[in-house]
Amino acid sequence: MAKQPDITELANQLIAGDRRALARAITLIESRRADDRPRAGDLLRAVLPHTAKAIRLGFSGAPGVGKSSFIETFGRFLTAQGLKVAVLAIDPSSTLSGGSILGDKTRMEQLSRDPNAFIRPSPSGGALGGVARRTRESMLAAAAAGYDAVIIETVGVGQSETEVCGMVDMFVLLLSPGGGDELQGIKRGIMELADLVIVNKADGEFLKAAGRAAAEHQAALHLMRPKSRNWQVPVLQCSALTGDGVSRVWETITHYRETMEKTGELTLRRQEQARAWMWTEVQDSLLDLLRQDPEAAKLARTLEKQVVAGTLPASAAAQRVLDAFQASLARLKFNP
Ligand SMILES: Nc1nc2c(ncn2[C@@H]2O[C@H](COP(=O)(O)OP(=O)(O)OP(=O)(O)O)[C@@H](O)[C@H]2O)c(=O)[nH]1
Ligand SMILES: [Mg+2]
Repeated sequence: MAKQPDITELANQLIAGDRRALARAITLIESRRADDRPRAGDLLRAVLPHTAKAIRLGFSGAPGVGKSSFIETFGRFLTAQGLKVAVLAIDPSSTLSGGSILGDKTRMEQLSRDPNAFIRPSPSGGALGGVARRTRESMLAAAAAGYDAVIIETVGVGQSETEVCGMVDMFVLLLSPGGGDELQGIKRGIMELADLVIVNKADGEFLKAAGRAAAEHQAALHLMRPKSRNWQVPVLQCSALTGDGVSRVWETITHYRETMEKTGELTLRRQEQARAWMWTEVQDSLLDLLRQDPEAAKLARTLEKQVVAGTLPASAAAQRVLDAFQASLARLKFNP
């Protein structure tokens, strides 16, 4: 039998800031083994009181806008000031290919060699475009390990934005100077989630276009319903390539945090996120249980075909699956 690390010991190492402990903790959190779940739960409970200090940042944007490049430059800017940075990159390729984004690793090459940085690609957990189900917990583990900033990078493909926005203190949207973000159909919906908008690639031949794009986005933001009463979403320009504007980004993030803390909004937001997370967990775990129930799962597969064929309404099929599941649960209760 594989040696199981002692949870109390692992929690203590994590709180002491041990990188290897963080890597082990995330492996435990991401584990699909049923007996690892309660252990991961114990670990999280032990470290939860130590998670408040880190700022939790989500970076999103269309493919190729420069998220990884920006995080590398931004991360190195922070570590140069003696701060510790953890990056959790949601890896959309892993569900399709079982691999991880090699390109991203090479792009964050320098940051990944920095002792004050921790980079970890996370599988996106099966839900296409979805955030790794355990990303939220991994983020808390990194926060407990004393990282000053915990960054989640996610590709701009819809649902994952909402999910990431629901787990961070500040949701940052990266846009490119030449538009194209609109073509991806991502802009408007995601713009409403943003606490900060950055026009990246403001360098060289793109410099002018970046200035125009920033002004346009700022104007568009003024027409939207503000996300927070206490914060007006700024549009900044920066270059991941040259590092221009990166310090301004950090100043803005720091100012945002101070504002949110002072007004109590940070606490409220985290509380609300934790509450929503509980219900997401209930929902996901119920679905897991249902899928693991042989009778309900078998019936579901049969009914699914009828729904697809148009011979059974989806709602009626759902009701029958739930009835079968409840019947299994009742049988279990009487013959455990
Ligand atoms: N000129 C310029 N090019 C940049 C900048 N940032 C990124 N790039 C280039 O844009 C391309 C995409 O950069 P990435 O950092 O991989 O973008 P990404 O958003 O992480 O891409 P995905 O993870 O694939 O969605 C690369 O060729 C980068 O060199 C920048 O600030 N200026
Ligand atoms: Mg990337």
